[in-house]
Amino acid sequence: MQNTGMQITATRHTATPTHCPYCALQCGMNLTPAADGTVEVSERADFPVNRGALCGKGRTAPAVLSSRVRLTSPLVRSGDGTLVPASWEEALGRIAGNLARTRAEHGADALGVFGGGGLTNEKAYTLGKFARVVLGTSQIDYNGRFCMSSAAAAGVKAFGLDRGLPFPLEDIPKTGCVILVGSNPAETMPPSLRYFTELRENGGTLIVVDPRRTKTAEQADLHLAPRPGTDLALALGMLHLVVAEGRVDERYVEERTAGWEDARAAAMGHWPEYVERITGVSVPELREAVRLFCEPEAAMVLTARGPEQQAKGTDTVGAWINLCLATGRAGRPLSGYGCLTGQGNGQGGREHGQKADQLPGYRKLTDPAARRHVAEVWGVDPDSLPGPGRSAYELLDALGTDIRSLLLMGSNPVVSAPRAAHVEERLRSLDFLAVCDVVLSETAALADVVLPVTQWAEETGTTTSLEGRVLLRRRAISPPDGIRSDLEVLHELADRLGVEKGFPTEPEEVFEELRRASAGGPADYSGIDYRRLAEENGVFWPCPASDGADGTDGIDGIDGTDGTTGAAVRHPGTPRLFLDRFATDDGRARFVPVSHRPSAEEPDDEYPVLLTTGRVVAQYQSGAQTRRVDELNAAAPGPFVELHPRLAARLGAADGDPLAVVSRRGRAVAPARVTTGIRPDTVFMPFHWAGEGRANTLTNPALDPTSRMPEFKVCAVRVEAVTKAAAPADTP
Ligand SMILES: Nc1nc2c(c(=O)[nH]1)N[C@H]1C(S)=C(S)[C@@H](COP(=O)(O)OP(=O)(O)OC[C@H]3O[C@@H](n4cnc5c(=O)[nH]c(N)nc54)[C@H](O)[C@@H]3O)O[C@H]1N2
Ligand SMILES: Nc1nc2c(c(=O)[nH]1)N[C@H]1C(S)=C(S)[C@@H](COP(=O)(O)OP(=O)(O)OC[C@H]3O[C@@H](n4cnc5c(=O)[nH]c(N)nc54)[C@H](O)[C@@H]3O)O[C@H]1N2
Ligand code: SF4
Ligand SMILES: [Mo]
Repeated sequence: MQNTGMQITATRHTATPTHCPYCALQCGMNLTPAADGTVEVSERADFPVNRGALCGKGRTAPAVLSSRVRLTSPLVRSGDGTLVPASWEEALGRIAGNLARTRAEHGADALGVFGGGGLTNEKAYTLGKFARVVLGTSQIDYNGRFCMSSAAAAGVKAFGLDRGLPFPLEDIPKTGCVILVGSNPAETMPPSLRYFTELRENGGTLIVVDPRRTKTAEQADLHLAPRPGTDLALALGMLHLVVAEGRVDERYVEERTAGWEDARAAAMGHWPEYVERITGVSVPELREAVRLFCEPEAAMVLTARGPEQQAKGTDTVGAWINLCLATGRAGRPLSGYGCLTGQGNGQGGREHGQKADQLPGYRKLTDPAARRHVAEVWGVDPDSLPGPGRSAYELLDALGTDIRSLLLMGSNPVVSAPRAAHVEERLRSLDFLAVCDVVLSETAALADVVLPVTQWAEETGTTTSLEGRVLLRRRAISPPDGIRSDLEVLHELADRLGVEKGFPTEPEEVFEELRRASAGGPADYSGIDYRRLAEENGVFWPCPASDGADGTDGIDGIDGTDGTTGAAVRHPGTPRLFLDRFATDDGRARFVPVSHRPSAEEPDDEYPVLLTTGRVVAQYQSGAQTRRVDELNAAAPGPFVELHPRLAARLGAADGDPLAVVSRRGRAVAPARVTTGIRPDTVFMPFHWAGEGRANTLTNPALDPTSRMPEFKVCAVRVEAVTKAAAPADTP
């Protein structure tokens, strides 16, 4: 139980069932306000995904509700350059005034909006609507671009639809083999590990593909440790062997797919020996992986950020999907390809319009029918909706030049964006920056106006978990005085910018509109409402309001509240996708013809080592929230550079010695963590910290041509031992 030592006005003293504020597993938990004004987390056994289990981040999440660590008042930049407390009137007035002035002087596209995959569906939807309807700007994108955009792009290409997992987690223990590619759930989603443990207990096998011997890899039957950035070649090598060993499911390929010949031809150029040279994974290991994957009746491939956060992430995921398609392992029971989405609302946040090219319901901003539908729900002229804008990194890179003012909600790019020193400099060069956050993040600290907003436990809203399961997060406590919700902020700003209607502050009212806006789109939520979510422990989309047989959209009355239609036609939701057909026009999945290509930056004499980045169990993302929790800081106090003893010996460095890691973007310093669990040609840094150990000072913003995902997982660096007294980190 976590006692947070803060003042909270309890709305009631019984347990409120809700969900964790952090990752996409969206573990269920109960929150109970205590008599002393603190709040306690307890086990919520009725939610099937985590069955009561929580990681340390979830267990300690209430600590961030404390006024000791959070923002308690709006802040504005004063004449002497410091941030000082201000009234809401003044803070909101400054934001509205600056946005209006910038628009008048430079046009609507000089206004930028940056959102986050941690925002609820209601907030993400409202933020997208605010950008297009109130500001009239095309320049909106969000941090999900840095997260699962490559997997999303590959999923849409191959299956016609992107939903992270096309099946519930409960299917994992029942399949025959799972290949986890660049995914470390033992640290990033600990309660999910039991699905993989149960898989092995049931006789299935687990293959982990990761350049590091992670806690997850330790559980695997087979661990392949490729050179970072070579997963594309690895998947093609496996496909080559599938063909050579006669393991193609010809009948499935014939009946359910298109494009095999070209994909096959591309794969056949990737001989196992050639793939061994590129990846460092030996031919016998490759063969063993193919055998384990192909022998059972059913199998799955799950990717996460390892193969996705590459400048060729879309093609890489495409190659793993090709492997599934050639072997008949997609759109069949207990088989398929899935992406383990990351942020709390990483799935829903990518469906409802905070993405540069998107309208709610996963509709395309360029599709005239989609524009008409959404414009009608919004009560605006379809022609008034702007077109697609820049992707996240491109938007950040344009700050201070094309984009003069930015409204940021739910992200901390000073720590989490690639080439972060440059991004920080771009943020500083803005005419005006407004940030809504719960804490004074490194990005909020640069703002002209900071607005303190309510948090998960203080507000109701929905998230969509990595399973595609829409969930209800309930308000369990009242927020402190002086704090407003993101929805209230957008309502107030819209009002001040002359749009009085269409920005409700009640989450349920927003959700009702989102239902209508999403109706008929790929991510159709129209059959879902708060009452169902409360009763059913979540509903999987697509969930249309009716089967359309009666010709109505069925939204009113479908939930039975009016006592008419109701349960008889209620859509059950869709836990499993593609079993009958894929979401393409002809129902067939598409192979993509892809070939290996090098990373944007390969090692050379000057920068001979590969840097990859990722996470540790006790910190979350940019650390804005978790670095404010004592227990988590004690467990993971700061950055480090993981490296192999052989590399450490070459540098003359021992465990704990400070190392400088230098790339073409800058220099970072952090202590060495020497381990045999990493390739000798690679170093790893977690990205949760600001300051001299910031991993993103080093990373390469080379973008995937389709998804616009930066290459967080591979860049070339030089590693140097430094004495503690030597030069401080410099971040050009
Ligand atoms: N504790 C914790 N949990 C989290 C988060 C957090 O910040 N902290 N964030 C959440 C979010 S938003 C996300 S997106 C998920 C991310 O979840 P994961 O994808 O599991 O996390 P990462 O650590 O980024 O990357 C996974 C693994 O990829 C490996 N890797 C690096 N380069 C390569 C490569 O080239 N190929 C392959 N195959 N593997 C490679 C790394 O060694 C690492 O072990 O976690 C979610 N959960
Ligand atoms: N090198 C490297 N960099 C990476 C990655 C990597 O693997 N390697 N991974 C990338 C990935 S996958 C991701 S998802 C990004 C994430 O990186 P960020 O986008 O920086 O994510 P967070 O740290 O979660 O930032 C969320 C911010 O919003 C605030 N916040 C939380 N809830 C709310 C809310 O409801 N409203 C508002 N207004 N604010 C809120 C938090 O306090 C925090 O300051 O990092 C990316 N960066
Ligand atoms: S695994 Fe994710 S959702 Fe579950 S408690 Fe930990 S951070 Fe929260
Ligand atoms: Mo993420």
